[in-house]
Amino acid sequence: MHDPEIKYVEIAGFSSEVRDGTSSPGVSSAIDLCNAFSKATFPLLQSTPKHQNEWPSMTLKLPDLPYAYDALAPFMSAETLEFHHDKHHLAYVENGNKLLAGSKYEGQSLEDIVKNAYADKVAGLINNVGQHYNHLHFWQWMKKGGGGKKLPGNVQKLVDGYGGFDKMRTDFIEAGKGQFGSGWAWLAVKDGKLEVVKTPNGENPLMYGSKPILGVDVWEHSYYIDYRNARPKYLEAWFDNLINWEHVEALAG
Ligand code: MN3
Repeated sequence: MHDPEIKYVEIAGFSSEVRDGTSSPGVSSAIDLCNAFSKATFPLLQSTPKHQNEWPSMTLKLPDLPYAYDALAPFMSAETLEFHHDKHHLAYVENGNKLLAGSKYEGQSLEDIVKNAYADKVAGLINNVGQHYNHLHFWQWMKKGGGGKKLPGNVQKLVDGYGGFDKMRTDFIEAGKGQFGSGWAWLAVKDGKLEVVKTPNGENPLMYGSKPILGVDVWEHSYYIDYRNARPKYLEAWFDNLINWEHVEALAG
């Protein structure tokens, strides 16, 4: 049975029974159900009360950051995170919700909306819902004390198959440097193999039939406060000091 209160909350890994609202009979409301989703997806989050009341029903939802605003300094400042999360990501959420309301995409999972909007060439949805998906993961792809060469098992296997850590790191950073204008650099998996790709604006590898497992935001809003125009320095610092490989593993596994 269609329940308009629980749409658009799926990201990678959610089961169809959760998406369909046919499970969790003890959950008392759609908001509780969505908070349960949020906790399952973002285990470090306790709740999202300050954002929860900004939408009349559960559609796209801005998650809280899974760490304090100053947790990633000096590699990414509190000021950058405040602007990036509180203003940029929020704008994607609000614009995406306006575009989704009453559209044929209602009731689809977030991943399906991303893929279908791209197939249908709906630019507003591609960029706003794409960016919502990208940022949901971006916050989780970083952590205090991240980076390093010690990779979890599934990621290590993929990297070995790609040609090793150093080649992967070089190619990923080069992809970020080489993305002309705004966009993202990615590690993605296609047919069981790791690939390094770059995408413009709000696009991501889901739209091209690959599974994204790591992405870095190379829009200027992600680095200009901290690095000015030095995108290469941002990419190196981000890769070596912030990557949360456990989230990469969760997507790769
Ligand atoms: Mn961004």
